[in-house]
Order: sequence, then structure tokens, then C-alpha cells
Amino acid sequence: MSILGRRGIHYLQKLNAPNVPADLIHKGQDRVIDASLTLIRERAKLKGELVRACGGAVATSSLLGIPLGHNSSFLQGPAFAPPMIREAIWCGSTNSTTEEGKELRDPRVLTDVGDLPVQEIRDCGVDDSRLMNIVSESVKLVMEQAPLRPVVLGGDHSISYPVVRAVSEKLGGPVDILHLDAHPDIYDAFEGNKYSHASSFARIMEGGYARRLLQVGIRSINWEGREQGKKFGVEQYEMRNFSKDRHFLENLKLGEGVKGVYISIDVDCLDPAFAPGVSHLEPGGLSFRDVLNMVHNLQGDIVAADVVEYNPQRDTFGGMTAMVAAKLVRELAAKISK
Ligand SMILES: [Mn+2]
Repeated sequence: MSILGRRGIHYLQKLNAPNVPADLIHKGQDRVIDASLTLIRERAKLKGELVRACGGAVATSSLLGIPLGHNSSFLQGPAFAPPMIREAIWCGSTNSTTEEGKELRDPRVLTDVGDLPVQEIRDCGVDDSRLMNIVSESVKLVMEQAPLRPVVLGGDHSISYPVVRAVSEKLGGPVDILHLDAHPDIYDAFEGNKYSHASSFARIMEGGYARRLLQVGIRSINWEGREQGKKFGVEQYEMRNFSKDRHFLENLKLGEGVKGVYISIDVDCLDPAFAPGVSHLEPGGLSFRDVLNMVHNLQGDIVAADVVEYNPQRDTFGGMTAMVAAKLVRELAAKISK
């Protein structure tokens, strides 16, 4: 696959085409961004109105897809994940009740505002720092419609930075983050890209958007990952010690004294035996039940979450990992709603 979004206007800019006024491009970009956010805004508004009209909901999960894959250091397939996860959520092979008995078809439990059209925006030549701001803006549009809380479908892990930033800015303070991943994603700027999917938690910690960051499932970490972890006071729970840490991690209490809890699940936190459809296969990971135990038993007010790094281009025939990602989303959504 060619690098997504590096054609068209990007090529024109490279040519430094003298006959194309910069103003023409900028005005067009503004219109496309405005139209993209308008669709998210109006859908969020309608869904918020519906949930409030139903009454009785304090918190409702709302799906928001961010189909962004170009900040991956390896494969870009996560750009195609959100529609596949959404399809698996409603797959007829299973019912719509979660393990703890919530009904997902009830709009007070789960609603959906659709996908931000990331590739369409990039195709207009919008650069990454602006794109990250647009991602943050889309998250804020969901949060403006109380009681909606964003459950973001990635996308590669780079999206967690603009999402957490938006959540923290909107709530007016830091959150505690439970981050499940094979990797700490805390390089200062992986391969020179400060927006890399391997650097998102460095940006989050620098920005002061998290008080505590607990990283669980870690089994691919080098010297820089540990040093950066120490620098930012990250609590890194490595997989090699999981049997010792299990009791603590399956009974977490987070978010007191801050604005709440954010959960970020990289599908590669799971052992590849459970989830082969990821870009970075790293043996020795968590079981699906380990992850559900941590999520189900967590005490705290979960204000938002993301499920990232599902790569449909690496999945088995029949979409096994799509079902895994979808069940993570379903159980998270049910946990958030109240
Ligand atoms: Mn990972």
C-alpha cells in the first residue's frame, strides 16, 4: 500500500506549483474541516438530545471513529479499523447484552457519532499538527453533549494524544490513565516523528494531562522506554511480573482527586494467540479474560476510553480480532455508562 494521503495536494506543494495560490488551498481546507466537524457536531447533538429525552442516564458511551494509520512506524492498516469494529459490535453471531447485563441497543448505554473523515482531510494537504487539533475538536464536540462520553475507535495509537488532551482540557484538569499495551509508547520522538504512535504518551505526560499513568502488559521496552518512564513517573507493570501484580491490577481504584479515569487499550496488549490482527505481534501477553477482569473490577469514574491498533489487514479470515476489539469496546462502553 502506498503512503496514505501523500498524493494530490501534497505533491503539488512539493512541486511548489506557482500557479496555485496558497490562499486557494487554505480556504478549501477550512471548508472541508468545517464540513467534517459539522457532521460530528450535529450527530452528537442529536444523540445527546435523544439520550436526554429518554431520561435517567448519568453517562452514555458514544463511539467516535478516528480512522488514522499514517503515524504508525510499521503498517498502516489501523486506518481501516473503525467500520470493521463497528460491524463486529453488532454481529448477529452474538446478542447485544454485555457480560454484566447492560443492553447495548439502549441508546442510554451506547450511541455513535460516526467517523472523523481523516483521509479526506489529509487528502486536502492538512498537516499533522492541524489534524491533531481537529481530532481534539471532534472529541470535545461529543463531550459538549452531556451525558455523552467518548469511546474512541482507532486508528493507530497516535490518536490517544489529541484525545486525552481534549478530555483533560474539557474537564479542566488531569485524569488517571490505565494504558494496556505491549509497548510503553513513550519515545520522545520515534524516528523523528513527535506524533508517532510510539510517542503518544510522552506528549500526554509533557502536557500534564495525566496525574497517574499505569502501563500494563508491557513486554517490549528498551532503555529509552524505561528512562522516559522514570522521567515522567510512569507506573510500568511488565508482563514478566504479571502473576505477582495480578491481584493489584485486577482491583484498581483510580481517578480520585482528579477529573476521572481514561482507559486506553492497544489490542496488542493481548497475546497474539488471542488477537493476531495487530501490526506488532508480541508473544507473552495478557489473556482476554485478564483484560476484562481489570476493566470490570476497576473502581473509578471512567470519563473516556480508546481501543486502538486493530489492523484488519493482518486479521485472520473471518475477522477474529475484529470480534476481540469489538468485545473490548462493548464491555468498556457498558462499564462507562450509568
Ligand atoms: Mn502496542
